[in-house]
Amino acid sequence: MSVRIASVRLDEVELPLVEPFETSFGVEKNRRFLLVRVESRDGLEGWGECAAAIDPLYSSESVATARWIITERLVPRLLHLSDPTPEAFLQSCVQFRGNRMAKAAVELALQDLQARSQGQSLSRALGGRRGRVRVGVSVGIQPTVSKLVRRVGRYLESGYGRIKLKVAPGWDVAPVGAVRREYPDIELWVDANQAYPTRSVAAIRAWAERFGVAQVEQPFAERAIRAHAELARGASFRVCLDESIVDAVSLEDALAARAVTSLNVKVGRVGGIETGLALARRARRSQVPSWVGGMLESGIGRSHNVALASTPSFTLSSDLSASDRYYREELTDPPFVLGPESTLAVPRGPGIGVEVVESVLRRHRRSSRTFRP
Ligand code: OSB
Ligand code: MG
Repeated sequence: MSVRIASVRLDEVELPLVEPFETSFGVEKNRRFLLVRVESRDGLEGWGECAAAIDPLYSSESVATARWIITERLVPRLLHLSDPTPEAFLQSCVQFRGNRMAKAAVELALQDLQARSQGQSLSRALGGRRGRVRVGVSVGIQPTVSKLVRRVGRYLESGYGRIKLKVAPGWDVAPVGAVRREYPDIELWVDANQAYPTRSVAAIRAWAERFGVAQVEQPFAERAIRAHAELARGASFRVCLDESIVDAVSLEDALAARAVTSLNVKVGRVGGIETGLALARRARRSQVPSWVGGMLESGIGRSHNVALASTPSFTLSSDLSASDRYYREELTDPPFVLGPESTLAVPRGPGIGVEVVESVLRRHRRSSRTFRP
């Protein structure tokens, strides 16, 4: 028997971050994002979080573009489906190009709803096998090198086993070198979010090898596949692609060019969990390991990410940290806490396995709209 949708709610939320998060493309102090809540006629709910930020800096989508297409195009399509599975929904919207974060937000809600209607956890529904997933922490650009070293020290003390530093031209040799000198043995990754010109291949290779960086993520522009391949050739570190990989075709091209030796899978960037799983499986067939990336999600988006990371195709540590690393007040209960050996527990309850705390949500909600068939 198929699920019947009784309503779809689109909330816009603003949640203050514990501390500002700075990348090569900008600083975020409060995260503003959309939440999709679908409710079935038998009273089950499903939640999805949209990865789009207030400004189109990480990708071309923003809260405003996602709100528009969800409201004006995606929800009407969804409300017309007789059997609203995640696949049927995505199929009904294929003619709309791009807008992957918006589509993913709806797909995530349908994945949650579908798993709940089957009485199983999302992890289980996706074929997850792990009870805990290995995680690391992504550390934003700091005002000074010494502040960065202290910040990293605090994360290590709280138990994170892998550190990813945000880098950019002018914030690389000094900060990465200082962290490496202070902590000679830690697993160190860097992520530039496309900030380097393609002529920097040799320079990046030099400092990454000198400081024992295990992985360099997206140093060049989204389309700069050749430059990433050049950097990967003979490198002692993995070259990870994030922004460059948005679908099966872009992954196929990057694999053929040998431009990717680690894959960051973000469900928003690739348009949903189904595609994310398929990309990780495809990468694995070419011996390219995958891991789940993060977009500073609240507990809602993070629980989908944790479920995805629990599946066998994900083998590297994911950018999924405990709730208190992002937000003072979490939208979901129970909060995510860091467990032994730098892991998060995979929730076992139905669907995403955490409850949305409506009182917290209402306090941080900026707008809300409900749609019915
Ligand atoms: O490139 O991985 C990225 C956050 C916002 C935008 C882009 C990125 C990130 C992160 C955060 O690195 C990782 C996390 O959510 O813990
Ligand atoms: Mg990245």
